[in-house]
Amino acid sequence: MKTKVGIIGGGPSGLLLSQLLDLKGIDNIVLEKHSREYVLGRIRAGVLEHGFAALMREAQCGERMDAEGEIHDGFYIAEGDKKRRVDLAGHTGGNSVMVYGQTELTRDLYDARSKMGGKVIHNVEDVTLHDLKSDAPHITYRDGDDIIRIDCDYVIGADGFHGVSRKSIPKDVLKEYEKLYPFGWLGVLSRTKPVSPELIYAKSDRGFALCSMRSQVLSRYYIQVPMSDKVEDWSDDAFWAELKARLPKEVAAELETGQSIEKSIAPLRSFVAEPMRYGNLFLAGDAAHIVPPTGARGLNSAASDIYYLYHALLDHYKDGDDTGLENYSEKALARIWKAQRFSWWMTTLLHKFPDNIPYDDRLQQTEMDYLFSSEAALTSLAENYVGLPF
Ligand code: RFL
Ligand code: PHB
Repeated sequence: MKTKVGIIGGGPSGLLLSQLLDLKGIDNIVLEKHSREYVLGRIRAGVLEHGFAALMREAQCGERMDAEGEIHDGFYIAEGDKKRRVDLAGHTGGNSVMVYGQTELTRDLYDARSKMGGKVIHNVEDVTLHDLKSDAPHITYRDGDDIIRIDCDYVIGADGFHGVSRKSIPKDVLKEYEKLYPFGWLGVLSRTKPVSPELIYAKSDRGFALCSMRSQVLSRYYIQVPMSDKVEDWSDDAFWAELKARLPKEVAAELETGQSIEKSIAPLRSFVAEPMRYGNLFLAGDAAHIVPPTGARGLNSAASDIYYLYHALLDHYKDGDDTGLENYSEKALARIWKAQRFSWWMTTLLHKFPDNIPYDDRLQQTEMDYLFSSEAALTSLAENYVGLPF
């Protein structure tokens, strides 16, 4: 087979790029390791930057998002029994975020790809990248006993943190930065009314908690847990009791509980691989970087990579201009590192750190006091949360 752009990974990054390129007549093939059902079974992000929402519309995938997603102009930060609002719109000249789940967004992208007859090949095995430094790279994968070869101009590594693309870059070329946090997030999805119309990020002596949602009848809650905890250790009752204990009393009193539909523990990790280009391979999304979910940047950072790549490929194929491709790594990384900084800051502000000395705790407290005493600090939080410009 032959195509212009070979995309490894059928998660949100790969599908969005595939859809955008196809709309401009740029032929591409997506190779996905798992089935569509498996990909859609993952419950992940829930908050989209306004720039990402605009990109979904440009990809002609914004209809259901606009109908069913919710625009949020602010969120709350709770501390003990106190709850204070961060006015996103007020601090950013009217910007907001879109609350719409990654699962639904990915479903919309798959539906759009199917409608356009997009080439998305599932259940591929042993994906291998070849001749990345040459003008004629190719990809092979196994389908049963057959080895299939795809020749292309460019390979896009959008295959997530555990994918094969990043690992195809020689170790002496790639520099990896990593920080692991000494806790994870236990997340629960439940068919209950969200406790608050806007998200609540809660700092408490017992650890962090987050009240989020997928719709007015579907809630998503998280609590900070030690990495040694196992999902099986947490009954639904134990989860609800611990969540309530970490929320302000007036919020806890309103919390509607129910059976969990999904329950999982995600580690908190910061990771960046540099550079994001090796020959004709370009990395995008989780394949190149991971953030702890506290700042809601993970999926949004993936979308900004796709924005840069899409425009770079468009410039190449439509105008013969390679500046965007040449600058991709540097441009993407500049924004990624800002998302890293913000995610680290939010995580440090709100979590309970087991190894903190009393001095660290007082600094953490001072950071919170400063935040709510300074319009400049609130503006900084708000402009990062709604998304820095692409
Ligand atoms: P994805 O979504 O991981 O998709 C990559 C796809 O590549 C496939 N793949 C391969 N395909 C072919 N060959 C191979 N060798 C392959 N290896 C892997 C995989 O099956 C998969 O379908 O990466 P992408 O598209 O870059 O999207 C990034 C987002 O998914 C990610 O940034 C966010 O979900 C991160 N994230 C969260 N972000 C938030 O903003 N808020 C959250 O609450 C939030 N929760 C999470 C998360 C990520 C999690 N992970 C990675 C475990 C919770 C979890 C558990
Ligand atoms: C979510 O709804 O899953 C969510 C929202 C905000 C975050 C992280 C996760 O910061």
